[in-house]
Amino acid sequence: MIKFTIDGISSEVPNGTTILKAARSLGKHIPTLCHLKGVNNSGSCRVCVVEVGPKLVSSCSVLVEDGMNIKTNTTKVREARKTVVQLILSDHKRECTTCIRNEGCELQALTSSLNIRDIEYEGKKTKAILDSLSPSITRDSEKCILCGRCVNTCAKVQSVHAIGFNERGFDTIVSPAYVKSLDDVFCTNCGQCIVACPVGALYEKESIDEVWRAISSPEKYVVVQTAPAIRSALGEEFGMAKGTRVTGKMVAALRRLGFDKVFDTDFTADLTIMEEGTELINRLQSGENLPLMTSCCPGWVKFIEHFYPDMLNNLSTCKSPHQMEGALIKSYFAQKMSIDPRNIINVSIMPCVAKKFESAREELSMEAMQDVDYVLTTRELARMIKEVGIDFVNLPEEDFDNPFGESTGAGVIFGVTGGVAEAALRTVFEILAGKELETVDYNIVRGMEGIREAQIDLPNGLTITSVVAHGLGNAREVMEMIKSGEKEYQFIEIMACPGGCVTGGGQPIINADYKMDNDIRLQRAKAIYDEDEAKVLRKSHKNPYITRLYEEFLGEPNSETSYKYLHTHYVK
Ligand code: HC1
Ligand code: SF4
Ligand code: SF4
Repeated sequence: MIKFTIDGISSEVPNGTTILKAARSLGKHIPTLCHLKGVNNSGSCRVCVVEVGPKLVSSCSVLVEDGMNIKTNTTKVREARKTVVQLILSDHKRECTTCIRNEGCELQALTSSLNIRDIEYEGKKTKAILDSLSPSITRDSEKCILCGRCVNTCAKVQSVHAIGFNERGFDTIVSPAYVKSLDDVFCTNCGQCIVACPVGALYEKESIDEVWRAISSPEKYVVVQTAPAIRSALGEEFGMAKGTRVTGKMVAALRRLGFDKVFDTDFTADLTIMEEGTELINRLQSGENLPLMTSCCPGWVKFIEHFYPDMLNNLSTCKSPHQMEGALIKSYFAQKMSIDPRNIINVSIMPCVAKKFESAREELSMEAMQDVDYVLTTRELARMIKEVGIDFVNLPEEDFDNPFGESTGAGVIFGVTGGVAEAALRTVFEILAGKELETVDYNIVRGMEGIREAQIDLPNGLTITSVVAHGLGNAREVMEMIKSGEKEYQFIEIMACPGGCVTGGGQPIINADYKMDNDIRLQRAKAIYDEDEAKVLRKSHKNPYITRLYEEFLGEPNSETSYKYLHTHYVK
């Protein structure tokens, strides 16, 4: 243990503890800006300075040493922090009232907590570049504070390296190489850079106006569906505790916004299990295109297209659940309701910005109609609810509409890493056993380890080796192990975002300070697993509306009709 003194209090910490961490353990809250736990601890912004002897040091990057005398609250410290923030503000497009991150911006909060009332230094400004060519992400150089949180997230967590520090000196800018557009580089659109950004320099491409226009257009029939992960996080935008499950209130809010039908993407998550489970059984029997890789995450699909194109045939041919639902709404549902599918507008509420890119893909359209017309993130939905003044917290709980409103617990757990694999196991086991099985929870694929392998003995005597990975850095590791022949798997689930969709690029943004002491992935995952447990039906093939859909429209899993509407193929 290391003995030290902080503001006159003696204490001790294990070797290797930063001053920042040591201070927090004693209830001293040192402000930070560029620091992001596990991602960025360069100490470059110097907001977290403290006095050690005659020097000011960055507390997030300097380790406590034996006998250290640390002072966190001196005039020198307070003045230094103020100067740092004033300098940042002097080259910042200060338009808080109209900024997308107003009230959620870490720089704004810091300015307020440091009691900064004026900015003494005004000088040269960063070159203004508004890159809005990407279908998912907008980048505004005038808001960027060069903290590097996004750069390190993209490089270290996602292993994509789509953005970096470019140009030199004062002209330094965070952008893709050669200051290209995000749309012109190997960006996967995962949006993890957005949730890492402390300010409004990176944000989702909004579609709120287009959706309002559709809702107010009398000839349009506007259908909305919500992804599994939305219910675990939407409440946060209205001050509810992190990880509060708000399924019923979310449905009620969507009805009050004016959507004609409120459907659940979880329904087609169940359908995906029927289609992908059948595909898995077929591939295991034929031995072709193994390992089977999940295809529901568009960030992962784009990653494999860019970095491992020769493995595209290993992807499941299933469209992602919300795309399946979009295709069914414009076919099966339109026929049932006698509506011209050209008058239907499909809106998906997703925890994801890559879904914006996905919904515009040519492979996901039929007869010149996109399966899904607009994707809104959880954050955009919250903005719409606030815009019309709905009292979200006090809304009653309402149920989804049918025929796409009923789902099993297996559909819900898609929202968290390991969920697709577990849902598949629940169904594949029973199909192969030919009888009902008591096992529902397959804990072997759960958890937050980046790469989780499992050997699973199936009832027909076969053993499958599966692996679950989340975060594209982990995905790359898995792919390299396969390429080198070090590992052989039959089934692979990959989600681009660390934690899975619960912490997708479109979810409510959690500030770095909260992340220091809490794992938001676990908090939201708990909401998902609680909903699964509360369901009477927890296996996809038990969903009565799925059975009915096969009877009335699709025939059987992997039928010709299924292929027409629910499957696709990505080629590069
Ligand atoms: Fe996901 Fe999916 S789980 S991809 O993470 O397969 O976005 O929530 O909707 O489509 O179901 C996202 C979440 C979501 C699809 C499903
Ligand atoms: Fe990198 Fe993902 Fe951001 Fe693209 S969206 S720049 S891949 S973190
Ligand atoms: Fe989108 Fe989920 Fe994939 Fe993240 S993990 S890119 S939120 S689908």
